[in-house]
Amino acid sequence: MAEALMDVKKLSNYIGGKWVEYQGEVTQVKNPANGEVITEVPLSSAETVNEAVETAKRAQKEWALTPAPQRAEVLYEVGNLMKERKERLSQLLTLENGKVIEEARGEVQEGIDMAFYMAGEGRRLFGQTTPAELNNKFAMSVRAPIGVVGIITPWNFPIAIATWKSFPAIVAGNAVVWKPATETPIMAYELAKIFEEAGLPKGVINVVFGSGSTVGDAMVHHDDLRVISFTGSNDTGRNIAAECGRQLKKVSLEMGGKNAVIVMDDADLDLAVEGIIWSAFGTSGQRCTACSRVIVHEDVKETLEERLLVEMEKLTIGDGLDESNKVGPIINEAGMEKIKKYIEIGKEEGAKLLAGGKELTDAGLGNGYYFAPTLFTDATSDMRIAQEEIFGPVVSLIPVENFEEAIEVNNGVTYGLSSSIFTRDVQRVFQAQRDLDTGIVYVNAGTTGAEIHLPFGGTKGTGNGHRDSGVQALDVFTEWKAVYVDYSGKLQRAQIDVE
Ligand code: UN1
Repeated sequence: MAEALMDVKKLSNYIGGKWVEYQGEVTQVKNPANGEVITEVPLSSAETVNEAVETAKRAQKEWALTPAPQRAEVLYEVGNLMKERKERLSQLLTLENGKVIEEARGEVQEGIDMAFYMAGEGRRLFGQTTPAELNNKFAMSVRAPIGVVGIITPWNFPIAIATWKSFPAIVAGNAVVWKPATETPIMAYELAKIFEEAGLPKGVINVVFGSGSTVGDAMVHHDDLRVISFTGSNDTGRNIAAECGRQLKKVSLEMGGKNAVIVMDDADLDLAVEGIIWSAFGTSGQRCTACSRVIVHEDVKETLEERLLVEMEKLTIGDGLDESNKVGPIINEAGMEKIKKYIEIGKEEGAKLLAGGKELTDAGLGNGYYFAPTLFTDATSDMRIAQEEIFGPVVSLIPVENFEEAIEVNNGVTYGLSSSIFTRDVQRVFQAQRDLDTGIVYVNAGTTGAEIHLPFGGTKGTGNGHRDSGVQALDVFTEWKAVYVDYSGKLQRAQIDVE
């Protein structure tokens, strides 16, 4: 299967419109479902980053002068090619990331949606015209490209997140240097081929494969990369922000969540169970938006537990390419070790383990990394399992007495990405959407499922105030420029020559 889908034994960097073979160190890309080697990926040097930035700088000058509607034509073509190749891309995505094929198709669709949405921006990129305070003077604000921008993307949504960042950057007239995660380089390889075929001028996008410590670090330190857009771990994000702060470099961060579903006493419990199962165990919990806490009203706690256990039993776990599986593998050994560590922490802290809590090593799953969907109950908000991001199929129930306490518990974490409430009470719905301190709020749905034309990101430790996707992503990749045209033929002094 792996060979049929993946035709290249070793990936090359894509720099200046050329596939440049890397002569140095490589690492293996493994299928998380069975441990088989799919291909190899370069661990490029800092020098490779310098080459990519140089070529991007040259390409960007011309790209910035190409009218935005023409830039957008390339994105329409990118969208068309992605659409044509949707099934192949989805299978490759499952192969390298492990997520089940239905979810892979959803992720590729997210990228397609982003292509057409951002292509539409080629005919908008709206600024504002506004009256000037003096006669015979015209005032407007326009979006200007920033230059060469760096994007660093994670393995859990290797194509969708790349499109959230690269498409707005490109339509706005920037050139891009992109470091994809080494676990999932195939989506980057496929997307670069698509850009090439769609006619994106050489050098406007450049892919440099490699580690965060070398390639990522070189990007963050490069004077000519004026933006870093990063999705990944909290520690890395904070280091990037600190370094970019010193350089006055714009930085956009998305660094995870500790997302909760609140289940009130008047909730439709069947619906709540479905929402929890999907958002906690889909993608094996490896989403920034995954539900990892359930804040439940004490009156419905027992019923909810029982129903969750029934539905968890039904989850079929295995290779994501098998359509019958609902939960795929964990990305790699490090991911697995982290999850196991948190199971021990949860037990020590005194949470009650109701289901799962162990690695699945049953025959038939090969050398993949599988973890049983896990439910803790009687957790308290101060426990580490209720505070720290686990990034696995582990959810902790926290009982509360009332709505106010539910909101307090939801907000009592350092993260602020996504939250959800199940209730039939319209007053609580509106109070909740006002008071939940997260960048994304769902009512009567789980914590996942963001759509690309809305801003994606979060409050507090999740980020630094910027957003991916949506029209808001353009703010990351453009400078606002205020333009005044005085056609009075004389010197008119603002704030002074005003009658
Ligand atoms: C992520 O978890 O990193 O809302 C991205 C969602 C998806 C994107 C998730 N549309 O769950």
